[in-house]
Amino acid sequence: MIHYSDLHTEGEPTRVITAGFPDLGDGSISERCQKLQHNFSDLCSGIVREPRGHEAMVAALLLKPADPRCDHGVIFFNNVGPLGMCGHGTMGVVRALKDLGKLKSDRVTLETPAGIVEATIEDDGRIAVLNVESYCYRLDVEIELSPGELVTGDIAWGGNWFFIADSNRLPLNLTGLPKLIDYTSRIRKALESAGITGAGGALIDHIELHGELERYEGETRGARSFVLCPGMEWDRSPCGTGTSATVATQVHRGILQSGDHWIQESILGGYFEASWVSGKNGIVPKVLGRAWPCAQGELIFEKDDPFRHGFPS
Ligand code: PYC
Repeated sequence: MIHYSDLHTEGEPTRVITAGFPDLGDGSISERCQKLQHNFSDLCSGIVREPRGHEAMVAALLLKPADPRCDHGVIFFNNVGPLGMCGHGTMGVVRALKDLGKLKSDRVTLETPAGIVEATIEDDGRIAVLNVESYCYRLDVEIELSPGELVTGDIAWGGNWFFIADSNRLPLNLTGLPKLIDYTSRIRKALESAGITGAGGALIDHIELHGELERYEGETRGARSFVLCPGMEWDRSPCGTGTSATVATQVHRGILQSGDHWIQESILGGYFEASWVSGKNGIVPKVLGRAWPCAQGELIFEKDDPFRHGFPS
């Protein structure tokens, strides 16, 4: 039996695994992440995929940290495998830890495969995630989706790899969803076909589109956004690692200055607020958002259940 707490962050689900997952040993979080991927991918699929989960579910496995500076270790995984980091998931984890009485204070340090992340619970209940250092890798990369159909975007790291482009006037709302999924899936495939990657040949597995903010007006800088995630599902939240990657490119372009804030809004209207400080090679983003508990329980996997490993949605 796997014990879990389900939460959502601006509509995007996180399933925090609190007990029952097989022991992954005492290696670094990255080594344990590899073990999880190689030895327990069926169990991971069963946890996040239908019929126990659904396509947008991101699980967060709580672990003992290897790094003594950290309070908890965490490995995030979705319907196709582990994620380096997850911003909305971190907000869910922090809220779950608080509700379970596992926080020593309102500040917590988490060890993730992408690096150390600090989070605080603010007085208004929002969770501030001080993400891993984020940076812009390439600006204005042109790709061809079909003969003569060109898209230009930026490649950036925010804990995951992102290609960030304009929404091309597609409506950034639920009605526009089929077209948004089709367009971003084609971008993802074109990047792969053209061999365009992140640093060190890393797969760019998140595609982000930007349009005009709807909720905020006037001086606020920001974007309404859509993010296609690695399993071709879409992020219901404004995507914390995507917001981090965006802020890194905006700073790189000189659009965001020290002290500026950035609002990133999802197609559901939920939003994250980000600020930043300079890092060694990029920026350290701080992303603020809200997470709410939904359920707690145990997942049951009977041996004769033909769908105990889930199925792709
Ligand atoms: O919030 O960073 C995020 C995220 C990544 C994938 C889904 N959400």
